[in-house]
Amino acid sequence: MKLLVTLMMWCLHDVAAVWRKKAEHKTWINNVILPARDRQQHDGLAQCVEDGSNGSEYSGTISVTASHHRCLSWNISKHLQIIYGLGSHKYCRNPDNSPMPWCLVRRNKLIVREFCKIPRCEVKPTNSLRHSETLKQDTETTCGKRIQKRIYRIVGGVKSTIESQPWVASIFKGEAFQCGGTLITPCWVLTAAHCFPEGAKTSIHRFSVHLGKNAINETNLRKEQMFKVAKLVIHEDYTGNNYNNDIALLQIVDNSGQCAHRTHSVRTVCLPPPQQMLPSGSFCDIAGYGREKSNSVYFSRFLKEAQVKLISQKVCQHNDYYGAEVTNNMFCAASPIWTEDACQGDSGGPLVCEMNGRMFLFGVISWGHGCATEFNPGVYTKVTNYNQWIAQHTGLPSFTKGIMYPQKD
Ligand code: 4AZ
Repeated sequence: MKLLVTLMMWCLHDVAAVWRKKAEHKTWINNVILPARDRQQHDGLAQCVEDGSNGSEYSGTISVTASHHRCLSWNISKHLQIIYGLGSHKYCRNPDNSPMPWCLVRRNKLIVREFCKIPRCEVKPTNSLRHSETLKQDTETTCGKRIQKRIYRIVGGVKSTIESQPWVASIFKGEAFQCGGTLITPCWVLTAAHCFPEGAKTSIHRFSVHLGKNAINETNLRKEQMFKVAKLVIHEDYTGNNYNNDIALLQIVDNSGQCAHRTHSVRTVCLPPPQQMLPSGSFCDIAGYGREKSNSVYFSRFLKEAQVKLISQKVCQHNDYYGAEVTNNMFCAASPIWTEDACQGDSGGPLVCEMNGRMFLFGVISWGHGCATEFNPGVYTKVTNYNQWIAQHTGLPSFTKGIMYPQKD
C-alpha cells in the first residue's frame, strides 16, 4: 500500500513537471473574454484569469480540464488537500504557483494533474455603458489620497511606486518620453508649457498620456491607463525665454471615450485654494522619471520621488540665487544639502505637499540651472496663481476652489 501511494505521488509529480514544461509553450486557457462585471459574480470571488496572471487567485467553479477530463475531488489526495489547504471540492485551482489553475484527473487508471480551461478576464470593458457601471472616478472630494509604498532610498531621492504618487502622468510624443504631468481631474492633466516647444502648432495626435506607470519602458496593463490628447491648452502668456507662466493643460480621453478611472495606481491630486502658499521651510515631494544626473544620457527607468524644502521668494530672488530670473509666478525648492532635485525629463511633473493626510499640488516642475547644484534650486510654476485659469479652460471650477484644503478655525 505504502509503495502504491509513493508510486502515485511520484507519478503526480512527474506528470506535473511534464505539464509545467508544456505550458511554457502553449496556453491552455481558452481565449474567452469575460466582461468585467462577470469576474466577481460568485460570492465576490474571481471567476476568470486576469491577463498576465497565473490564476492563483481563481476561485470559480470550473471543474473540467483543457483536454475535457473531469476533475476529481481534491480529497482523492489527502496529501495535496492538506498541504494546499484545499476543500473537498473538484474545482480547478492554482495553489502552488503553477502556470495556471489545474486539477487531478483519472487517466489510464492513474491519477494525474492537468491544466484547466479558465476564461481570461477582459482587460478593458468594451462599451462605455459597462465602463461607467463598473469603474469609479475621483471627484472634487476624493482627491489627494494615496497608498505610500516606498521601496528604498530624480537626482538623489528614492525609488518610488506609482501608488505613492498615483497622480503622476507620463507624456509621450510617439514612442519618446517627453515630460511628466499631474492628473488634476479625471479628464485633465496639468503640465509645463515648455514641454510643447512648437506651441500652438503642436500636433496633439502625436501625443499620448499614460497614468499608473511605475517605469517608463514597462507596460503593466493591469495598472496602466492610456489616453489620447483631446485638447492642449498652453498658457497664453507663456514666455519661452524666461519660462514665465510655464503651465499647460491636456484633456485626455481613452479609445472608448472615457477619462481616468480611480484605482490604487491612478488618482487625482487636490488643488490648493488660489494664492495659498506654504511657509518656507516646508517639506514637499517631487516625482518623475527624469535624469538621475544632469549629464546623464538616460532618463531614470523608474518613477522616483524626493523631498525638497520650500525656499522663500526673497531668498530665491536674491542675487546669490536667481535674482530677477525668478518671477512671482514661480517659487524655488531644494534639498537642504543640495543632494536632491528635479532634472531634465521631470519637467511638467508635480511638487505636492501634504495637508491633513491629503496631497495638494503646489508646483509644476519647470527649470533650474543644472541639477542638485549649490545655490541653484529647482524652480516650479506657482500653481496657486492659476486656479482661475484652470477653471476657465477645464470648465470645472469645483475642482479648482481648493475645497479640500484644511480651513483655519
Ligand atoms: C529640465 O530641463 C529641468 N534642477 C527641470 C528641472 C530642473 C532642471 C532642468 C531643476 O527640464
